[in-house]
Amino acid sequence: MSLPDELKQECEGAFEIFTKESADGKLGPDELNKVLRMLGQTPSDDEVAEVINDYAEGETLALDEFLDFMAKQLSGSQDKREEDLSKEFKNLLRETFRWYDKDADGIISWNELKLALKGTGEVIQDWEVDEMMKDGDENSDKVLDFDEWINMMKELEGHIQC
Ligand SMILES: [Ca+2]
Ligand SMILES: [Ca+2]
Repeated sequence: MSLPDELKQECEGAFEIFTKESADGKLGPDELNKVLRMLGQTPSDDEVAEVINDYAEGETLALDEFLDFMAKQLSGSQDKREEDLSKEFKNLLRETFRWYDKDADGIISWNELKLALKGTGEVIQDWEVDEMMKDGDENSDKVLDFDEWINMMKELEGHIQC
């Protein structure tokens, strides 16, 4: 089973965020633990080690290994309903939102947006942050709340069922 495109992009984004946060730039047990918790699981160290063991060639997960693992995680059994998938996807978005929202006040400010975009390693100009902010900010209060942010992600990544 492979991931739908939009889900794949989101997983790649999550991978980038978590590897950026890690000291060595790789997805090791600590980061994997966070990913699993984000998906609502409470894995033991042994379980985390088992996943690394099963999916990683070395001690850390490479992007394609991570995607492979996420595909299995999100699909569960073959007949798992699509609703569950979008629920988990929404959780993923929610968690990404938390990464953007550095001061955890429930909104993404211009500075937080810029910081997060810079965190992806891309060179971001102020006007690009302006544009994104303007596109996403539906009620023109100069910040992005969670709904606005979800809508923005939907538009960025095409049609997503949430
Ligand atoms: Ca904030
Ligand atoms: Ca707003």
